[in-house]
Amino acid sequence: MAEEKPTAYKFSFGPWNIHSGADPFGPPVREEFAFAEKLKFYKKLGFDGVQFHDDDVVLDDTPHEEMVKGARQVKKMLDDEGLVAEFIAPRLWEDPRTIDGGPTSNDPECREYAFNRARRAIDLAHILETDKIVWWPAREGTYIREAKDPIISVGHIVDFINSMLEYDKEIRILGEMKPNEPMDLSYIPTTGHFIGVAYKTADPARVGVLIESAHCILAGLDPSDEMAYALWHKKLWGVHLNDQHGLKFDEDKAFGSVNLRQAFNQVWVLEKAGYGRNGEFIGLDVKAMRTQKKERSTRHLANSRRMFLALLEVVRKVDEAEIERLRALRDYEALEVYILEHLMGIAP
Ligand code: 3MF
Ligand code: MG
Repeated sequence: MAEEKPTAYKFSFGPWNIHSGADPFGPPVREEFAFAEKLKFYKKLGFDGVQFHDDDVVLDDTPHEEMVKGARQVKKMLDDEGLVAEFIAPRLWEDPRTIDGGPTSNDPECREYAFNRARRAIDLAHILETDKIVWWPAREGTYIREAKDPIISVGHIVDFINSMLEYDKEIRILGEMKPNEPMDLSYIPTTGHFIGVAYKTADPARVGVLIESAHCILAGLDPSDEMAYALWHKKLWGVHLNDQHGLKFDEDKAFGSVNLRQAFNQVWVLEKAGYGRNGEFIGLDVKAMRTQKKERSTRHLANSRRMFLALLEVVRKVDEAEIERLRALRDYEALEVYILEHLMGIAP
């Protein structure tokens, strides 16, 4: 890759990343920006791609014809702002029919609901001209282990993916795995699990992953190694860069804000693999702190992008020959300091 032109990275985030600051323990602390106002921020902050939940485009109970009209309006809004849709993610965790999961619910009617809602998300993807469906299996797990049959559940998950692949011959499915929250334990909790399942679907070439840094950390795994694993399989088609302080709720902190070295390693692995050269986005999934004032509630997005670009500079500056030399010597103490000095900007 070294001789090629450097990747011109494109960035994306979802409208939910600009938010009113409500959390499970307290109400909103700032007024919500309207969707059209949110769109205006993208270019100003250096972003070209918009990530969508299906109901960010049109409400989920909208009749078909109106849905098409509404989605076309959103497409026009994107065009007017010079933006593109990165993906559509069916929100399968709010409707009462998904209370105990969609695809893995014990109730066939609930599973059918999930199938239909996913197909609808594919219709929206067409109108918004993206071929990517992101599936975060939010409630596909259990509160207590005995609630569902864990073996049958894996089959249900394959059926669900197949139903999307069969509905549309172009669409690609990106699993976004997370080990817990809102469930106590999720099925298919990591990228590795999902890639295993991907090969058992009707069209493995159209099944890949979106990896969120925080989700890997919640699974006790290193995000850059998870990305490397998916990159090897040529299945890393999206990322949700962010940060996470240990094993607790999903914090969606600004990228690089907790562990700069771990962030550096993510940028490193993406850059070395040529991620982004096939149009993949550097996607963020970050929350503004609750303490932030409305007019300053997009800083976390600009800051995360800035950290990515700053770390990219470091990645491009480190001397590969020196790294190879230290690897050959197995002088990892020296290699570690070499990286730390670059990260701190004190390399001689
Ligand atoms: C959950 C998430 C979600 C997903 C989004 C798209 C709020 O932990 O990270 O973001 O990324 O729903 O699938
Ligand atoms: Mg996410």
